[in-house]
Amino acid sequence: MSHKAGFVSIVGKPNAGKSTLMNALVGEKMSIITPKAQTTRHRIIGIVNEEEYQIIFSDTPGVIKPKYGLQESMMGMVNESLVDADIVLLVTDINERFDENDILEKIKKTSSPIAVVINKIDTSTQEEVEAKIEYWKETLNPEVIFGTSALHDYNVDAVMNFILDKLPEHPAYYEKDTLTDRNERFFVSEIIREKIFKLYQKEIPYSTEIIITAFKEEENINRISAEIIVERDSQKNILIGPGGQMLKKVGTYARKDIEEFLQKKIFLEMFVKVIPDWRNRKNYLKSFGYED
Ligand code: GDP
Ligand code: K
Ligand code: MG
Repeated sequence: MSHKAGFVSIVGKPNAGKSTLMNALVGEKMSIITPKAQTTRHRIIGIVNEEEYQIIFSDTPGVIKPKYGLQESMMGMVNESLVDADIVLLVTDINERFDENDILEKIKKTSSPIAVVINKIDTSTQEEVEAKIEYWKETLNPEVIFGTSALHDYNVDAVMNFILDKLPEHPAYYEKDTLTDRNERFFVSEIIREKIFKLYQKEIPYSTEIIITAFKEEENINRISAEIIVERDSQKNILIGPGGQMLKKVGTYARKDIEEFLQKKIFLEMFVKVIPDWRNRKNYLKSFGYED
C-alpha cells in the first residue's frame, strides 16, 4: 500500500495565526506537539500520524541558530524552513501589511507547492478578502490561496485537503506508534540538542548527537540518561567546560524544558562520549536514525 509523508513548513509574521492554524489542522489527530523541540532540519511543532500518511508540521528553525541573532530575523527563518519543505504554507493576517521584500523572493524560489493562507477573515469583509486574494495573486501567484479563520476552524479542512493532495509518496520519517516513550525520548533529545545549539559556538552543535540511553518512568519522577556524542576529545572538553560548568548549564536549561514538556519532575544525567568520525561511520548513523 502506498504511503505519504512529508514536512509542511508554516511561515509568516508573528501573530499571523500560525500556531492556531496548526492546532486546527492537527486537531484531535495530534500525536504530539511541542513549541520547544528542534531538529537539525526543522523545528517540529506537530506530527499527524495516520495509517496512510504522516504529516510533520514545522516552522522557523532559524531561531535556534545564533547567527540569525534576533528572532525577528524573518528572512533567515524563512530561508531555513524552506530548505527542504515539501509544502509551504504562508500564513498572513488579513489585517497585516505585507510589504514587498526578500521573504517573498525566497518563497518564490522554492520548488515546493505553496499555499497562501489569508487568516482571520472573521475580522474583515468579503470585499477585503477578495482584495487580498487579488494582492496575493499578483505578488506571489501561489498554487492556491485560502481564506481562513483558524480560530473558528473555518476553511481549515480545505487547507488540510491541499496538504494531503501535495504530500509526497514517502515512508514515515518518525515512529508511528502513538504517544509512547519513544516519542517522548525523541523530543527530550531534541530539547537537549536545542540547549547545545544555544550555548555553544557553531562547530560544537554540528558535531554532536544525542542518544537517550535510559528513560525510566517512576511515579513522581522520570529518570533520564543521555549520551552526548562528539567526534574529538577537544570537543568533549569544550562541551564539559571548566569544572563541568558548561555541561551543567545544558543540564539545568534542558531539565527545565523537559519538565515543562513532560509535566513531570525529571532527573537528568548526561555523559559526553567521543566517537571519532561518527558522521562517516555508517553503523552509527544507522543507530542514530539517519538512514533506514
Ligand atoms: P503565530 O504567532 O503566528 O503563531 O500566531 P498565533 O497562532 O499565536 O495567534 C496570534 C493571535 O491571533 C492569537 O491571539 C490568536 O487567538 C489570534 N488568531 C489566530 N487566528 C485567528 C483567527 O482566525 N481570527 C481571529 N480573530 N484571531 C485569530
Ligand atoms: K504568537
Ligand atoms: Mg506561534
